[in-house]
Amino acid sequence: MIKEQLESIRLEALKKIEQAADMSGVENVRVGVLGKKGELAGILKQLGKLSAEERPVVGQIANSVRAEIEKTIREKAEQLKAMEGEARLKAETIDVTMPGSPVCIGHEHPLDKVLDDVKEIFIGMGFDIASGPEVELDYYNFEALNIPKGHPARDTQDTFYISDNVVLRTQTSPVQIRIMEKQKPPIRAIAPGRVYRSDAVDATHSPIFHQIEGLVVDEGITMGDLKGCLMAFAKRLYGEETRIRLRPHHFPFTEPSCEMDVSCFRCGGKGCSMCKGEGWIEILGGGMVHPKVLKNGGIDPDKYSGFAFGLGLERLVMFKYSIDDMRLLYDNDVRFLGQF
Ligand code: 2U9
Repeated sequence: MIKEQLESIRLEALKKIEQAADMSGVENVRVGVLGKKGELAGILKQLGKLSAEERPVVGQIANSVRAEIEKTIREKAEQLKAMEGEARLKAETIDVTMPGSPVCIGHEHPLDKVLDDVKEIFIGMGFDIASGPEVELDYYNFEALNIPKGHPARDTQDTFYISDNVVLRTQTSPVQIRIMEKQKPPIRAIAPGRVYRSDAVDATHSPIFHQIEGLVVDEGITMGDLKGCLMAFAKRLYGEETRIRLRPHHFPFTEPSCEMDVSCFRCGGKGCSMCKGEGWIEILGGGMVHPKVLKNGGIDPDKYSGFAFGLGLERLVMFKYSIDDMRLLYDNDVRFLGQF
């Protein structure tokens, strides 16, 4: 009778171990059959009922059943461990030939790109980069620049007034005046920055736009220095074969004044849609700093002279990238900005 029980325990246990899907199933058999309160222990308790000659025989069988179940458990555990390892390997396998997931990086705004190019060029020529208030006294924005009260440039249709003598600056020239007040010559500085004009928004006008102005003051500065500096700037911005031409002009803060064209960087000067068949594109204005303006900056015009220039950043950008509507620069439409 006990022998039959041992045999059915053996068969049952081996079957359960075989069918176990994971270690918990195997553990259940180990505890359930081999444990202190397991089926085998239960059988061994009955050994006392057996005759003296039967007891060792049955004990021997019970031990071999235990040994066989323990061996099977060890083998199953090995097998499960190997399978688990296989499964992990499979799950964690990386196919290095798969394309990487696209990383969306930001784009530098075209205004910043060109501004950085221009700053690099002037830094390379020994200029400082200056900045100043955007809400400015009308003294620094007009009077000190030889634009007296009553001058048309002061009209409210061009200028945003905060109060009678406080405006939103219409150019970055006030920064240059403040530099002259603080710094004795030699001065070499560009003042990039936001400026404001009371203009209606359209394809070529915006109430907010960006200017970069330059100022050089030292002893013996001439118009030739202005031309040389601007020629170097144009060649570095548009390429060595670029040519420039200066046309006479008038500004209240410079005398003599000029406007500067560069040979069209698309057709090289032959004439195309970009330069409207002219072969030339106007990019900036400049001239010799008016003596009154030097004096307003506390600089003796009999001892020192200087040149200045100013350019519109949007204009450079729109030409460089053939952008025909200035509003695209401010709409923050990523479909537009993502192209740069
Ligand atoms: C000081 C003295 C003189 C700055 C200058 C221009 C000529 C000029 C325009 C270019 C396009 C403004 O953005 S724009 O519309 N500027 O043509 N700017 S001379 O002259 C100065 C500046 C500061 C103390």
